[in-house]
Amino acid sequence: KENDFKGNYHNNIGPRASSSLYFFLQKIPKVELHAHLNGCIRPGTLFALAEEKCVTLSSHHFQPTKKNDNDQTLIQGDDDEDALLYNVQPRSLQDCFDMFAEIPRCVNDVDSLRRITLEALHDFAAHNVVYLELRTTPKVLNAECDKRTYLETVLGVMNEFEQSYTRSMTCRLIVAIDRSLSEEEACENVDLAIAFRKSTLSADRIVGMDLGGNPTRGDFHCFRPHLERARQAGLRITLHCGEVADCDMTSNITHADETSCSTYSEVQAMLDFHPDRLGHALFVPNTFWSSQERRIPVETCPTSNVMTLELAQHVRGHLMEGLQQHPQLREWLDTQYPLAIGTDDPGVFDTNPTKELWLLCRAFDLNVSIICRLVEQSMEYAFCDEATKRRLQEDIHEEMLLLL
Ligand code: 6MZ
Repeated sequence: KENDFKGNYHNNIGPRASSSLYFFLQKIPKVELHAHLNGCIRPGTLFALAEEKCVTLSSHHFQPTKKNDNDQTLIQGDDDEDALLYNVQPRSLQDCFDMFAEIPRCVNDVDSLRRITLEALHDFAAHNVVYLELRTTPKVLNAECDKRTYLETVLGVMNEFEQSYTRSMTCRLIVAIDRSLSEEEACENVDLAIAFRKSTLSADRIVGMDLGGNPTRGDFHCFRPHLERARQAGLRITLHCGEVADCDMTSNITHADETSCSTYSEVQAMLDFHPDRLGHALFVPNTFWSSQERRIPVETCPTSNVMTLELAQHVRGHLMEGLQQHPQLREWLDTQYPLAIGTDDPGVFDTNPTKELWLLCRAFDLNVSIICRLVEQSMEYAFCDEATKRRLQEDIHEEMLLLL
């Protein structure tokens, strides 16, 4: 029974294709290192909140469909794995950021924040995620909820969840900086992360900082001193890096080099900063991948990349064929580059952790032992303390052995 948790929320476990690859992958223990809280919102919840709060959502971006609604009754009879190969709704980078701008109009108080956090945790646990690093940008939601309360709320839900849920999922939080916002905002977020880290109640829970947000806005150089301060305080750093290139991405995806990448100097500065992990890293100079001493682990998010790079646009929306056009994945897999597979924004991209692994297997013809090894190795790149990491690595290894 996959949804034996207490609580009123439905979870999203995807199709029930027994004895299928998908079904096997759903059962393996997983590690999720790249997921944005507000991007995890279930479409059904977004619509419910919009109705409750009388918010009119952009009809172009938010369309309830059978495939991306997480109500179990809609997916129970769905045995067709191959139907998953098509993205029901294309999401360009611009679409995503239009959606991110609308979500906070509905998630605008502590109750709705609690709800989306709890649902996100249930959804990851339903896919047998055993270690989750969720990230979020602290926000002022209303007069009662400042950035501190925002983080306290998310941390509070994590505590409750870990104590009450019957399956164990270790949850950690990464505090994000939105590069489209001011340096002052970034400074506040770093201050908060450091303060929470000093507090005995949340010291272990907040493990790092992320720089994300619309990659076409802002500049890493402004945020660098703030991230450096966070690092000095013991927080680990992950940077969204090289998510967009200068070339015409819709017509010709090529490896970035020094001439094709207008963000080259920013990417270079990010690499020189030597973060603990890189997010996406789609357009990074080729020389970086071949340099053996600088193998910074990459958080890669297959569906998100196919969507934002619009790789499936010319192949009838076929996700697998789109993924085969990914600028780096094949090389990363061939060279066994350190990778962690993430969902990025499961609510926005209509995905889940099982589907990401499944898509990778299908697109690159990987066998299950390779995917299991990939997942197991990705725990090495987690930001939690060493003792927790070792314990989870042992648990994951044992569970994998039982399944394989
Ligand atoms: C960069 C992204 C992102 O923080 O409000 N975010 N940043 N690239 C992406 N690729 C598609 N997906 C999500 O979660 C939503 C926020 O996460 C960042 C954006 O800043 C977005 O507004 P939180 O919980």
